[in-house]
Amino acid sequence: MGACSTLRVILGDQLSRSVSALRDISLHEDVVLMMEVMEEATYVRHHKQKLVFVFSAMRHFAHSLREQGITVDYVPLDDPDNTGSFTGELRRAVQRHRPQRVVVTEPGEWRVWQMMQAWQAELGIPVEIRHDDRFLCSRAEFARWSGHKDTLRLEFFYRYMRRKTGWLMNGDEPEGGRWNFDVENRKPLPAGVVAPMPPRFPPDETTQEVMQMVRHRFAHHFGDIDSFGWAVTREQALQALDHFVQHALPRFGDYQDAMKSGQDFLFHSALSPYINIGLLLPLEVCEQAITAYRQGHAPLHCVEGFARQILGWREYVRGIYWLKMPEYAQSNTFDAHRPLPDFYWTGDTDMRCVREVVSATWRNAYAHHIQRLMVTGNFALLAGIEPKEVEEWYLLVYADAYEWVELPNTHGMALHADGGLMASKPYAGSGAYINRMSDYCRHCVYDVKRRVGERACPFNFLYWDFLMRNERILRPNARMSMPYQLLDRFSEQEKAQIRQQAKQFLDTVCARSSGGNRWSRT
Ligand code: FAD
Ligand code: DLZ
Ligand code: SF4
Repeated sequence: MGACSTLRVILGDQLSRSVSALRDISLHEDVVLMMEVMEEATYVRHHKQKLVFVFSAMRHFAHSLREQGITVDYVPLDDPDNTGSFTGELRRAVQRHRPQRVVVTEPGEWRVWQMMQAWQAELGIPVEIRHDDRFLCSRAEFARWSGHKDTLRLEFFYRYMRRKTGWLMNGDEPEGGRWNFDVENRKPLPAGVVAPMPPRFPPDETTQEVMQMVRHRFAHHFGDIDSFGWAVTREQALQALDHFVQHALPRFGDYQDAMKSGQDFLFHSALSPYINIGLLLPLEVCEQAITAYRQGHAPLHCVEGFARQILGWREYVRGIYWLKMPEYAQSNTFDAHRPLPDFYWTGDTDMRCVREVVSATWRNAYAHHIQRLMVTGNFALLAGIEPKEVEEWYLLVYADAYEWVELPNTHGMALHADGGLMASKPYAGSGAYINRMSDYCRHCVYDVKRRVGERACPFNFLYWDFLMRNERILRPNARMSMPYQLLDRFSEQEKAQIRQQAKQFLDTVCARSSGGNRWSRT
């Protein structure tokens, strides 16, 4: 092959035509390199649907670039010479194309960022790493905003971003006179309300080929593959966005925290996999939601609630990740070391709430936020599961999981393992919370009203045991004063019973069995 001018590397979560690495591309002189590599497919054992989603979307994206006259060098996983890593494939591509320079957009994960830092020296040609300006707040801007604060709070960052973008603002004032309509986002789902299912897309020939490959080469990975129906092109992802804005956004806010058996998506958008790999841009998603409000199609509390997730939370967790890595992943505030119970892989537990969430995760490579936070996350927090094991689980089971977003959500929000950098108190809840927000408890063998004793709901005794075990850390926190006041009314006998039942329960469910973790590690 002749020499090209610039080799432009596009990673599997950079599938946007507007991504910075493609911005000034020359159709005649430049080559785009895309590579399917085992290292990325196996650094955790991703859900089968996540693998199909990423590989199929990559192949479709390469096709769409070629249609625009761009030369794409695409290395498939089954290329016999595939070295299996980004660095190995880039080295081979440089030999093939002899470019004057390499251009790439900064990656989403620290792991890959480390690799990229070494590329220029390894290849002996200039490597330009560009900002990923699909995010609305750059890493440098977030660092400036955070200054030297000891604790960071979403609410202040969110206001900063609202002012910066002017979204839902009247001059310097928030639309509707309030920044946040959170209190209106906490309704359980009334009986008879059925949420619209997000559109599913029948696998085309390319997706079916990838499905065959994944069935064959990744048979031991977690998750169902046959129900695959994710969008794999930008056109399909745009249809999913339209569908959400039309059918679910007008009630998104009301039932944001609700959970319901048999309704896996409720009024959530299920757009995170598309936004995270670049099929949709966060900017256009927010703008479309805000247009729906301006046109009177969706009420303010729903649109504000939705925009807050993307403009607020999504940017906030990304900022924290890059501000604090790599140390961020190392803290373990509650000194939690129990192994992850088997039921996170099998769903085989009598706790109906956990069973529902794990089985939805298996079927869809998706669970909505409250399921992730207040069921599987809450259990791991209360039970004192080793953060690294929990984080690995979250990183592999969801189609939208990349470390920049998974880690702060798991380590910081769900496990409070960062000592409160991200959230002012742990999101710990007893069975009462799950009962209020779902219909799970109605058909559970455990009794959600019982704190201790036979058939007592494990979320209850684990909750109080968690507060007792971590009293030294949590009692001084003013936001925890209510539960400690309640705990102070328990008799010593009841406290001892709670401790004993929690220990017995955890010793049983966290014991590694021969089948334990069989999906998780290579
Ligand atoms: P919606 O409820 O429709 O929200 C709209 C959009 O807002 C989402 O598509 C997403 O882009 C954004 N968003 C909402 N909440 C968050 C949040 N807390 N952090 C970042 N973005 C947010 N999200 C991921 O994208 N990848 C992950 O790996 C991931 N891991 C998580 C792990 C745990 C323990 C928890 C508690 C949350 C995690 N989240 C993660 C955040 C959130 O649960 C998902 O973004 C959301 O469930 C995706 O579904 P949706 O598109 O239907 O979201
Ligand atoms: C998630 C993923 C997978 C499974 N496979 C690939 C791949 O083969 N090639 C690729 O370019 N990207 C893949 N990805 C996405 C990367 O893991 C992601 O780009 C990095 O984690 C950086 O965020
Ligand atoms: Fe979950 Fe407890 Fe309710 Fe059962 S009773 S579904 S274990 S919260």
